[in-house]
Amino acid sequence: MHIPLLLWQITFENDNIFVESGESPNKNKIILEKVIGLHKRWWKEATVYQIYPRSFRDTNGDGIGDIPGIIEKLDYIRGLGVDVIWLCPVYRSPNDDNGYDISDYRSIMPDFGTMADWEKLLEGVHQRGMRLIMDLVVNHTSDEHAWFVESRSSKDNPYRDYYIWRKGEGDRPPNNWTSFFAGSSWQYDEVTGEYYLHLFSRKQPDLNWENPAVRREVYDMMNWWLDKGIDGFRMDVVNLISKVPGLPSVGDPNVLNWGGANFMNGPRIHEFLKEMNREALAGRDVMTVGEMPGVTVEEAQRYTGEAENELNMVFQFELMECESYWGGRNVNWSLPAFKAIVDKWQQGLKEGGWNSNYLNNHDQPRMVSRFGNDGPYWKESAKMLATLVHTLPGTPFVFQGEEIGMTNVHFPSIEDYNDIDTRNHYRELVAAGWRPEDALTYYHDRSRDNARTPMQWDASENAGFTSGRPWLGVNPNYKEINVASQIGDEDSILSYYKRVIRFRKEREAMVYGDFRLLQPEHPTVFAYLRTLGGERYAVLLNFSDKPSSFSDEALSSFGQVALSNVGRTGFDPAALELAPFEAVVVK
Ligand code: TEU
Ligand code: CA
Repeated sequence: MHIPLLLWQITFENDNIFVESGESPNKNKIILEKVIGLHKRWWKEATVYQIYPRSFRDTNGDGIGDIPGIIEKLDYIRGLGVDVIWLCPVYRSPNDDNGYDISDYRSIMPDFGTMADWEKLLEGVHQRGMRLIMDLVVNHTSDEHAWFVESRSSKDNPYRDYYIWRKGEGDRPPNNWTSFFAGSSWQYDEVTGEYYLHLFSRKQPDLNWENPAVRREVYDMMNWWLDKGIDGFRMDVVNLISKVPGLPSVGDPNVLNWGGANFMNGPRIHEFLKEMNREALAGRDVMTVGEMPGVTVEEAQRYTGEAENELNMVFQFELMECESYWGGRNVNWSLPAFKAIVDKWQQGLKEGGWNSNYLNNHDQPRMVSRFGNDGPYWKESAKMLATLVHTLPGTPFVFQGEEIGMTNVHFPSIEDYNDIDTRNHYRELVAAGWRPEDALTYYHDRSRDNARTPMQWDASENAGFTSGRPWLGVNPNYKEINVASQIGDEDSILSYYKRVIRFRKEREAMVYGDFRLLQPEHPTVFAYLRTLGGERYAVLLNFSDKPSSFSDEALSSFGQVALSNVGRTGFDPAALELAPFEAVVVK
């Protein structure tokens, strides 16, 4: 490597390096950091805990989780060993999509509490040495946001251009895009006789990012929250903000959302994110993660490349789509395909980019039900999956309840479901001829409400979530699966989470080490090496409910168990058989 050091002006300050000149100062900075081994960032080392406030803990008996409830549980969260809390939206909202439809970006949803409560939360998080990142939802607002109320009132209103209005094609919508929540992406509005675009519900009109005034509003709002002392943002569907000019129809509207649509990673996306970075993030020590349906590794290199000044990391969806999306539980799911996706992302982002790792969140089924086994191997498989998330390069995300192995719920009737996505698509499936019971079975596996049932704190009525009537049913298994029963038990999933989080924190190789996949084609074992200098680990994960044998030359020098989910003590690489859903990390 040739490094023209003499051309540079280099300053060191608090672990940071500032490089003044050179053709590409930022790229040079990264190369230099690599050479002298200073490429560390707190958000790479952090573990993030995601809170869905509505379902976390209710303190006033109205059946809805609230901010005082989160404050009450801060010591619990800290006790897990996590560093960052990501709070799903707590802004004022009519709750068509549970807070992802925001009617006022600068106030707190009364169901959740007050701004004073929120400030107390931030203080409590910081006092415990943790950080708080907020959800930033700026692809769309609520139709009850003041901007939209103005916008829809007349064609010459100054806010008209804050949203995307078009005339119809005769009596049809302006194009054939379909909404993520079923039906057309366009809603006709009688007041002015035009349609507005909504990629999600019709109560979530898309903002017009082509309008510089909209971008200014967003950056001002971001600065307002950052000035309050928050530590970053998780950015909702942020790769959808730039639409292809002219908003052309697509070939097959049914594959639209998941296959190269005309609004994913659009033509001005990198320009917008760079501008956002300059206007709101630059110079602040914050963390950003962009949620990005349809993002590719190539795009993610640009979004997360340190020299690009856009975002720190993205949530990609490939692992979430590697079962057949419309096919029900784990249809066509194969471990080699799953491994290939992980490997592709690890190789793709290892130079200057960064990965995020998650297997579930508030939009996805519970990971133990989906990728593990929520029957006889519930405990082993929950721990095995946790081992994967916390031993891959990248920042791990834990979704509330995952740490106690919460499972999918199987509500008996569609009426028990609250999620707009579930309800709309269920109706669509039935209208298309599905038998209602099949559509219901399908949503037993797929519904976003699997993630949203109340947190299971103890075995008392309503799982200790509320003294009132919960807004969404509690999973009937709360008497067996809850925090209280696991907290003192060394063998519990909860105790294992604490262990695996600490394990990663105490080993630089787990954060900064190289990743090498072993035997990509092995049908049941996911195995890889993590190496940093002389520090070497092998991770072996059995994804099967049967024992699996595994042998590989690369394991010959390993012999000492560093972490095990089944109490393994000895490790003989020559005669290795892994128990069902066993996970072991060896040195
Ligand atoms: O999710 C966007 C997203 O692409 C999906 O996970 C989506 O929820 C699913 O595909 C529905 O079919 C984000 C939020 O995480 C989600 O909760 C919001 O509903 C959505 O954006 C709109 O803000
Ligand atoms: Ca409440």
